[in-house]
Amino acid sequence: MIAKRIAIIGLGATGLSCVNFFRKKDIVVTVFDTRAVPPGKDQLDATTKLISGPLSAQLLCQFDCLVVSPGIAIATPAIDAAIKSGVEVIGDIELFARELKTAPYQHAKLVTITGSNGKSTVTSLLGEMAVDANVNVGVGGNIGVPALDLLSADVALYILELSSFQLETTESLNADISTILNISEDHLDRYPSYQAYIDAKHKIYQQSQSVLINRDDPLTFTEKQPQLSFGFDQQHYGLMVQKNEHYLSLEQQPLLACSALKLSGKHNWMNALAALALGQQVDLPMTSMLATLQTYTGLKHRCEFVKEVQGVRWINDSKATNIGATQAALLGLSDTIQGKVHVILGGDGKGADFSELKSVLQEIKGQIVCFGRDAALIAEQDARTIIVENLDQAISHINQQAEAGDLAILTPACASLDMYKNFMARGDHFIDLVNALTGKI
Ligand code: UMA
Ligand code: ADP
Repeated sequence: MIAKRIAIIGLGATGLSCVNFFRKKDIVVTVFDTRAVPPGKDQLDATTKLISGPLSAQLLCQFDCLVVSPGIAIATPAIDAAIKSGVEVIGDIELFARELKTAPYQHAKLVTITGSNGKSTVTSLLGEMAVDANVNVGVGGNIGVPALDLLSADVALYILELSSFQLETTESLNADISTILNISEDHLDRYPSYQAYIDAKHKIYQQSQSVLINRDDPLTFTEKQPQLSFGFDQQHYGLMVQKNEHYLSLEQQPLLACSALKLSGKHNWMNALAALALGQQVDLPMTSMLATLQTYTGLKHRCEFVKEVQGVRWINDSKATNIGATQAALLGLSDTIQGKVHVILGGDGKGADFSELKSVLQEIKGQIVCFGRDAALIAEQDARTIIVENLDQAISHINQQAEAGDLAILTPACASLDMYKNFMARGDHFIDLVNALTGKI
């Protein structure tokens, strides 16, 4: 049921998708955005009212429903005041959930994916598996395409990546299966405690008919049944060793040699298992799923091989925006490295405790170069660290020191927003700088 007076809070990709959703239903909405020139302003039709600047509690309390974008905390005082005065506060995913229960969408299947790391990889991999099986699939959510923009009578399967921010404002999804891939500290600048972040992630299970947990991460565990699981041991979706080779397996039966995967790193073995388990639950054929695993090369900016320069392999892992992702990348790639590892870290740590990085850095034979806002905090963790002003200096320094057989990786453990528009811009800058290298100068 859609309330009468509706305000859309935020006019980024999400806000614009909400405006378009209501426009198709001939429902007039008012848009609020704290920025003077919000990104979606040019695409707004003349009849939609936009109010820019600080949010006013008095104004927001005049609406029946606020649809809040994920980039804005619902703890923002004006939104909090509206909640306390009885205004309904939801997000775009809740709108999607309600719409999916109505004709002509109600027969489509739904998979929902969250976790601190690996969400986009598993979401896009599962999407590719569905395409391979000729299933008409809609892939979106936090991965980039707002969920409401996916809605179409032709779509048979929706695959949504969901952030903790999106889950906070969502109550009535009815997914066929949902998963929390893993949980490690992130977004602590937005949550009052780590537990509050964990609780937001767990909202995904309440809104799902079955769940997939990670056997190696107790923070993903739930009482909810029926339950599928993945992990490094041999149970259910797992790993087994035959003749010194690791295999993805199901119920102790080998499915595919890990060496046949195009994705690199052991963390991606887990992502592959998760995608297989999710796909099984929505009836994707195993043959399609295994074929996809042998061709899928992964998304840009995730442990992406850029170039080899005089025997040094350069890797762009700009999407490693928290400590857990950096740990996984360094541990996951460790088997592939013969020489030293040169690690570039830094940016906006979002309130994280960098001492968590200490043990993985200690295992590294090589050097650590830091830049960005929290460089000094990271440097406290390892005496070998040098601090530079920017990515240009980091790359130039490593280029001078590295030798054939070494690996150089940007895996920042931080968001990019202190110096870049987003992690893509940071990764693209890294790629440009690396492509310009011709060797030691
Ligand atoms: N903002 C303001 N004032 C406003 C509204 C927004 O300053 O009135 C700022 C926010 O603080 C934020 C930025 O604008 O820094 C974007 O916020 P938004 O909610 O308008 O973002 P959208 O463009 O709608 O994009 C959002 C997701 N962004 C966030 O959650 C911050 C996108 O995830 C997602 O792809 C998109 O919806 C479609 O679903 C991006 C992201 O960074 C990739 N997600 C975080 C992450 O993965 O760590 C959670
Ligand atoms: P997300 O969408 O959750 O940010 P991505 O699939 O984009 O996740 O991967 C982001 C980074 O997280 C990768 O570059 C890699 O460093 C790390 N990563 C990927 N998969 C996993 C995993 N299963 N466990 C831990 N870290 C991972």
